[in-house]
Formats: sequence, C-alpha cells, structure tokens
Amino acid sequence: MKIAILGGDGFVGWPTTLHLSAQGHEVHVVDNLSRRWIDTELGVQSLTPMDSIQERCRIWRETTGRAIRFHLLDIAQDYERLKGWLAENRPDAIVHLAEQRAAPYSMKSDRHKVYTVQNNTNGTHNLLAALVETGIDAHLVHLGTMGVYGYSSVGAPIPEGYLDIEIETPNGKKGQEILYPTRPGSVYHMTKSLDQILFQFYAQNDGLRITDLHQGIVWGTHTTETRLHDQLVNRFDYDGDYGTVLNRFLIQAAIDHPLTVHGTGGQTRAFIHIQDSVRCIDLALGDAPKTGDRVRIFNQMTETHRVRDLAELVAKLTGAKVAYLPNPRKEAAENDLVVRNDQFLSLGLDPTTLAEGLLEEVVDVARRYAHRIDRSRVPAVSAWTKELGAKIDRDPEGKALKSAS
Ligand code: NAD
Ligand code: USQ
Repeated sequence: MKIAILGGDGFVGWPTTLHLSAQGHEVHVVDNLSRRWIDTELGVQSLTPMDSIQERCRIWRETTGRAIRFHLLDIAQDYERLKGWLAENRPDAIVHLAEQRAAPYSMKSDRHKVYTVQNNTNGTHNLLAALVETGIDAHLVHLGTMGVYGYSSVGAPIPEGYLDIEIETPNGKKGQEILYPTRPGSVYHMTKSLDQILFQFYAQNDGLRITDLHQGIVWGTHTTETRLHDQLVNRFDYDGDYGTVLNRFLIQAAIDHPLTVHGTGGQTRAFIHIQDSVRCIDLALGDAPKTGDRVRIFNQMTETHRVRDLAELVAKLTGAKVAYLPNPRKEAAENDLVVRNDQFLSLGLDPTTLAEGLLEEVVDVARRYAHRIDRSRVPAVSAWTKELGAKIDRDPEGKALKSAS
C-alpha cells in the first residue's frame, strides 16, 4: 500500500513509519516539525539524540535499502497544499498522528489552549474535507486517546466506542446506539473528543472509511526497527510537559531524582508499550471498514495501572525515592478503570506487559543518555487552574520552580 503518515517524525510516528516501510509499504512522512520547535520553545530536547528527519530517512535507506519520503507540510495551516499533496499522491491509507499531544502543554496558558485547538481541530477537519474534495477513498487511521472518556468506568468496562441506550418516548422505550459519552480532562483531550464528532459526520455524510484508535499512555522507546541503527533511535520525552508518567519515573530513577507522583497517585490509567502501539496501527490498517460503515473505534491499550503502584514498582526495581507532590492537574484523586480491548486481541495482538523486563531497558537508555537531561525541566509546572498553579512552587528537591514559556 501507499501510506501517508501524518506526524511521522514524532514518538509514535517514527517507529510506525519504519515498521510499515519494513513491511514493504511505500511510506510518506508528512510533518511540519512543530514538535521539534516546541522543544526549542520549552528549552528541552529528547533524552535520545534524534537526527533530522532527512538524516533518519537516509540512514534507513542505507540500513535496509528502503526509501521513506519526507514532505514538510502543516496540515492545520496549509489546506491548499494538503489538498494538492493528496491529489498528487493519492495514498491508499493515511495514519493521522499530526496533533499537539501533551495535556500539560495544552493547559500552560491561553495561548497554548488556542494553539492546541486550532492545530488539532483544523488539522483533522482539513484532512477530512480534502479527502472528500479529492475523492480519495483512503482508509484513515487516527490516533485518539483513552482520555476522551475521563477515565471513569462507572463500575462497567469502557466499551469500544459505542453504547446502546434506551430512551423513553411517548410510544414506549426506543433503543439507540450513541458514541460513548466523553468527559475530557484537558484542552488536549477535548480536541480528541471534537475529532470524534468530525469523524462521525464525515463517515455518515460522505462515506469516508475511518478507524479511530483510542490509545492509552505509551511507554518504552525502542522497537524492532529503531534498534537496527543508533541513528534510527526513537525520540524520548522526559520533561514536565511531554514526558509521560512511566517513562518519566524510569528516567527519574536513572538520575537519582525523586519519583514525582501527583497527589495520592490514586489515578488509574491505561498503558501500552510503543512496540504494541506500532503493531496495533498495522493491525488496524489491515482491517479497514467498508464505505458506509460507522467509524470503527478500538481501545488501543494492554493494561491498566495506578500511578502510585507504578512509582512503587520503579522504586523497588531501582531503589529510587518516591515524592508525593501537590497535583498540578484537576483530576480525580482516585479512580478505577476497566477497559475492553477485545477487538485488537481478536486481531491477534499479543500484549507486551510491564512484567516483561522492558522497564530495565528504559532505565538503561536513560542511564546511557543521562548527561542530556536538564534536571530543572523534570518537574511538571503546568497547572490546570490559577489556584492549582499557586500551590506548585517548589520541585521535589526544594528548589523554586518557574514555567518554561
Ligand atoms: P508527537 O508530538 O511526538 O508527534 C506528533 C507529530 O505530529 C510531531 O512530529 C509533530 O511535528 C507533528 N505535527 C503536529 N501538528 C502538525 C501539523 N499541524 N501538521 C503536520 N505535522 C504536525 O506525539 P506522539 O506521542 O507521537 O503522538 C502521536 C499521536 O498519538 C497524537 O495524536 C497523540 O494524541 C496520540 N497519542 C499519543 C500517546 C502517547 O503516550 N504518546 C498516547 C495516546 C495517543
Ligand atoms: N503523573 C504523575 N507524575 C508525573 C506525570 C504524570 O503523577 O510526573 C500523573 C498525571 O497527573 C496523570 C497520569 O500520571 O494522572 C498520566 O499522566 P501522563 O502525562 O502520563 O498522561 P496524559 O497527560 O494523560 O497524556 C498521555 C499522552 C497523551 C495521550 C494520553 C493517553 O501525552 O497524548 O492521549 O497519555 S490517556 O492518558 O489514556 O488519555
């Protein structure tokens, strides 16, 4: 297949690009490199030394003989170029990862809220409108998030996208299928809830074939293909905005920094290893909906964990200390989370779990590149409200904190 990977220079996008290229697909990366600019804005860099996208593609070609083409394009701001690019290249499938994906970044200031909504919502809508206009019948696979649901399982597992309900009418009860209700907890998560409605409309109105993958928190760094060469290494975010919880605990352990648990650590979240994330995208591409089908929604996660249990696990493994800190986020202090993921299991996903020795691998990566870590960028300083912000003034080592942008 000819596959366009929008956001193919990112953390999930790069290993997905390599994996699909290794499978023999013709792969095109479309990216505006905004994530690299945000690193510059925040004064941070990936823990792992990432080469330019052009250099990464060159090394891949040298290592495997396969070509990956890179196209510098902003899908949110440059509608005409996006439409022109699609009309010229006519991909069979599109993997859409090109969004601002950090909840803390989306809550830093009004400017960051506005940017996140404009970038994510326009990007998704531009893509859908351009597909209709160009008449391209590509299968669109979008990376969404488990967080659209707000992590509450109300005692029952979160289904894969849809809920059967009954409504009282004057003629008795009537059944209806609705999208499972959303309850996003950040502006970023809100944009993913908006994406869902855009997909529902375009599938229903124009027969677009769409799969929305509601992914949990991705952890780990290497995949089979990124291991092939040092310069194919994946990016690794550790800072307070883009670093996600388990990877953060593992790098904190590696540099002898207290593990930064927000609040009681009673938050339960869904997780997936980067290798499984890549496999799931591949499985979803191989199982496309037909024209006229409703949007196919998968829960892309393999296990759930409570934040404090993860901290204790990492502390046991490495001897790190755990710091319980004021929570900068407005979120439930404790929650249970049960999630259905039957569809990927039935497509053959064999989950990689925390128990499989890969935690040590991340600590090893962190130790290898520890000299690249700026300790002052480790604490999370982005607060969900001004009131919460007033409580976040010291890092776990007692130093005064200031925001990076
Ligand atoms: P990332 O920030 O590393 O990568 C996103 C890529 O998209 C970057 O290379 C960025 O430059 C590009 N991009 C952003 N806006 C763009 C635009 N307007 N035009 C062109 N390119 C643009 O993020 P990631 O961790 O790889 O996440 C990829 C997708 O998966 C995101 O949509 C995210 O919401 C979703 N997701 C990620 C995680 C996770 O834990 N990392 C979990 C669940 C879902
Ligand atoms: N947390 C800590 N300490 C830290 C960092 C985070 O206790 O140092 C806590 C947070 O308060 C939160 C939980 O850990 O309760 C998860 O935070 P996170 O930053 O790991 O994940 P989140 O903000 O939810 O976002 C990440 C990705 C996002 C994706 C989402 C999937 O950045 O792109 O959509 O995970 S999900 O969480 O399922 O919504």
